Order: sequence, then C-alpha cells, then structure tokens
Amino acid sequence: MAAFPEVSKIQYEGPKSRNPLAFRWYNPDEVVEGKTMRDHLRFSVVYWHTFRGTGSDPFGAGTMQRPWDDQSNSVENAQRRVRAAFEFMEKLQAPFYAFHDRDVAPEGQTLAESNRNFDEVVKVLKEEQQRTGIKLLWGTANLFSNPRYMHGAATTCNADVFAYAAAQVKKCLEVTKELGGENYVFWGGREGYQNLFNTDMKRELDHLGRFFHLAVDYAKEIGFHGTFLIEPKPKEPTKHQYDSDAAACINFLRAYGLTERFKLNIETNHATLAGHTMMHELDYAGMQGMLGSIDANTGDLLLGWDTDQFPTNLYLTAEVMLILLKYGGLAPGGVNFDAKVRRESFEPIDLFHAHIGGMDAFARGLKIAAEIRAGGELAAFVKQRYASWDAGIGAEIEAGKADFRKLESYILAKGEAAPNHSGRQEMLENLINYYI
Ligand code: XUL
Ligand code: CO
Repeated sequence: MAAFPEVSKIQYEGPKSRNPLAFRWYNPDEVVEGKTMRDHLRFSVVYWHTFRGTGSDPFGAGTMQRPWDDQSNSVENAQRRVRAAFEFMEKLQAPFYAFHDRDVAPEGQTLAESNRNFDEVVKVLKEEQQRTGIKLLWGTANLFSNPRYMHGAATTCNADVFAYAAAQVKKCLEVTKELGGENYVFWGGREGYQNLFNTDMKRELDHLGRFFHLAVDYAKEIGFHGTFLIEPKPKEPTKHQYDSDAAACINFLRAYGLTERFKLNIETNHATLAGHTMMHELDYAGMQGMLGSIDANTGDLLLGWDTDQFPTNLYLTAEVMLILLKYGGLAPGGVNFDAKVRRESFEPIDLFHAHIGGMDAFARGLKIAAEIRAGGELAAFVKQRYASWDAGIGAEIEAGKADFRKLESYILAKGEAAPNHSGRQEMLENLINYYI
C-alpha cells in the first residue's frame, strides 16, 4: 500500500506555476555553470526528522500522523518505514538520504541484538536503493540518545562506554560501506561538558582524538573510502560541545593529525548558535580545504535553540551557494535537509511541502549566486579592494621579501600610509539585492 497515495512524482513546472506540489526552480537537468542542478545540489533527505520525528516537545506529546508507522519498535515496522521513506524520496526526486543507525532499526537489549535488527533493516534499505537508484549520502551512529551516553561517548569518563561507542561505530561503518555511503558523519552530541569542576578536558579531548584514529584505522582495514565529516555545533545538548565551530574543529583535527581523512559538515542552525553566519562557517572551512558537506536548515531569530527549520530564505541560500561555487562545489558531500516540519504541520503531505520549499530555495539560490558571479561586480570589487597587495610593498610582504626594518624604512621615507578607500558595504548590499 502506498504511503503517499495522493502524491505523484514532483515535477518542475517553472517559476509561474501555482501548483504547491511542483518545483518552480529546481529543475534537475538544468545546467548552471557547466553542471546540472542535480549535481550541484546533491539533495539529501534525513531519516531522523522526516521518518522518526514525532512532533513531541518538552511540553507535549507527538502530533505527527504517519499511517504507515504502527509506532511499535518491531523490525517489521522499521522495514515498512523504509518502503515509505523510499516512496517519499523517489516522488521528491531526492538523489540521497542520510541516517543514524538507531533511526533505521530498533535498538535491542544487547549490542548483538541491535546489530541483528540493523542487518534486517539494511537488507530492505539495500533493496530499495537498488530499486530506486537513491544513494546513501552518509551514515552515522547515534551516540547520544541512549542513557549510557549521558557523560559522552568518545569523551565519557566511563571507559566501557567508550568501548560500546567504538563497537557501535564499527558496525555503522560496515553498514555504511555495504550501502555505498559516500561519507560518514560524527556529530559530537554529548562530546562536551556541563561543568568544568568534574571534567578533565585534556583527557577527554585525547580520547576523542584516539576514537577518530580508531575509526580511520578500521575504515582502512575494511576498505571504506568515504569522507569522514565532523559536524560542528557549540552547545545543545551539552553546555559546551568540543566541536564547537569550524575553527575549533579544524584546530582539533590538526592537533591530533586527522586532517587528511576528515572534512566538515557545516549546519546552518549550528553556525548561528555558535554566533557565526553560515557564510562565515562555509568560507572558513572552504579556505582551509575542509568543506565537506552541509546540513541545510535554518533557525529562528527569536528562538535561541536548534529549531531545525526548513530553509526558505533566498538571501541565505544565495549566500550559501556563492561560497559553495567559490570552492568548486560539495561532492562527495551534498545539501542534506537536517530539518523538521513544525509540530503543527502534522500531515504526511507537509513533508512534501517542506522539502519542495527547501529544494526550490536552494535551486533559486544557486541561480542567483551564478548570476552574481557572471555579473562579476562583486569579485571585481574585492579584487580591487586588495590591489595594494598585487604590486609594490604589498607584493613584497606576501612574497616574504620584507622584514620589519624594510617596512620601517619604507614608511619613514613615505611619511604616511596611502589613503584608505571606502569599503562600500551598503553599495554591495544593494548590488546583492539587485540579483535577488
Ligand atoms: C543535531 C544534528 C544531528 C547530526 C547527525 O543537532 O544536527 O542530527 O546532523 O547526528
Ligand atoms: Co545536523
């Protein structure tokens, strides 16, 4: 029985369409800057919010209507859910999906039982991947929901829990490889602290470094070549999370000798929780050669937590796409909708509206970004702004040919630095609005 009988494949109908179940901007085969939209955007649906989200919040129970899901913890229910998920993704024309081990299969009483459950569901995932051609963008292990992880997983004070987490990641790496996953994500859900009085931070970070090396070694052993991604987030559920932002993650990866195997998965709402813009986080990761993938969502200006809303703001998606184009795209990463429908949007059809909106916002952001780049004014302005570094003393400094003595004599001879020029921020903001 179909899970979404009232919906057929979502088609591109163009900007004038008023059909809410059609794309107005996402036209998979349309070529932008020499590549199809499909290949630029590599859209991915998340299993956890879209197929496991109940709509519960700290004040009330779940609200979601999911007729294909009997709410039980049985393997059969999990398998039925997989069929519904792939029907959804196929109708949406989403080429990728992502999951946590515990989203797709129920956790058992023991690790062995959990692994058996996982295997039973993976059989169906594999079948559905083959039937539809939909691929796994990334897998990850949920190392934060079970109470055993209350003190963290790799950074726990309890060595047995570290061992459990390692065993869980081992299995999840095997499954990700089996399903052809293109990346593997570590989001440090409880890898941080609530209070430094009870925390040996140095020891915890050393353990985290050790954990990642064990994962690198095991991936090598089994021939899993997907990119490892760390997903920065500054807080929630912990007060301080070690992977707090792109800069902190890159510093950590360098300190522990892990930069070769790892990149970052940058999430919009995590960037804003860290007090940065998404554009900042992407540009920072990109300039360090560490931009791997993105979790596309947005927060709410008036709410200070991770609301994981679907992105609809064209200004945001244009900024994101400008940076992605600047660094040559995301592959093997993708635009992964780590976003959930609101508690009040409880009908299955709302899942379509949400994803269509996100995909269209990104497709339009891509086109806007490509037009900004084709127009060339922004790049020309930035180039001109730094022109003093292209010749003369600037070029000598960049080439390492000027020391303090030389710079002192240069300025003593000139008497004063050359005058500054306007940064023209407002003019450039107006220019961006012209394109949007
Ligand atoms: C939590 C979050 C996670 C990761 C995967 O804020 O973003 O869902 O994306 O563990
Ligand atoms: Co995420």
